[in-house]
Amino acid sequence: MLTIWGRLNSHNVKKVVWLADELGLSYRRHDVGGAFGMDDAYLAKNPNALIPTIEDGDVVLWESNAIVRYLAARHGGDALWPGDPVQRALADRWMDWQFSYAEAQRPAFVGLVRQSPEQRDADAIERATVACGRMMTILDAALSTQPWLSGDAFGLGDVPVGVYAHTFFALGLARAPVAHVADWYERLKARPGYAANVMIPLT
Ligand SMILES: N[C@@H](CCC(=O)N[C@@H](CS)C(=O)NCC(=O)O)C(=O)O
Repeated sequence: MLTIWGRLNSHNVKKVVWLADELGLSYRRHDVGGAFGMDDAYLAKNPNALIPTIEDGDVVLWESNAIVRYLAARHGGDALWPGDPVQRALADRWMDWQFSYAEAQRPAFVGLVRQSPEQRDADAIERATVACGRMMTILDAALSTQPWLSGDAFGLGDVPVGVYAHTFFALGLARAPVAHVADWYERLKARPGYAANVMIPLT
């Protein structure tokens, strides 16, 4: 059975748990990180002292996007991560783009979710909101020409950005309409694995 370590309020853990549900995998998840801490046994598996980490048989793996790619390739065949190099690359780029987006969004997330009103840096939240809005117009343009970030069908390209899109909408960071992103988000919300694991209260 697959084991996943990481608290579920982490964006990077959500990706893995959601994908495991998309693939219909049985798994056990253990809360690690943040207030749950990390013991020596965990740090021996992941010396970065970060979450998530998985163990699948004799495979121990960290780095959320690498885990997502591994699970899809090992347990999903070509369905979510096509073998065709062009199709794969066009989806993959959104997985890497997500790390830039996460950097842009972090000050707004930390300020609005993890800090008290007294601790908040309003300028940093404002700059982050503007930066997120700019990046979301890029996503919106892409989703105006294809239904999914992965192309014609849902796939891995939709997973990392999909997790952050929930935070974007839940925090009310959308100042200008991004209709195609909003439509894609509605379709993500209809996926049971997304509803169960990604759309949880932000903490
Ligand atoms: N590039 C890494 C980043 C992992 C990461 O930064 N994880 C955060 C949570 S989202 C973490 O471990 N924070 C420390 C903690 O939770 O104790 C990945 O994608 O797995």
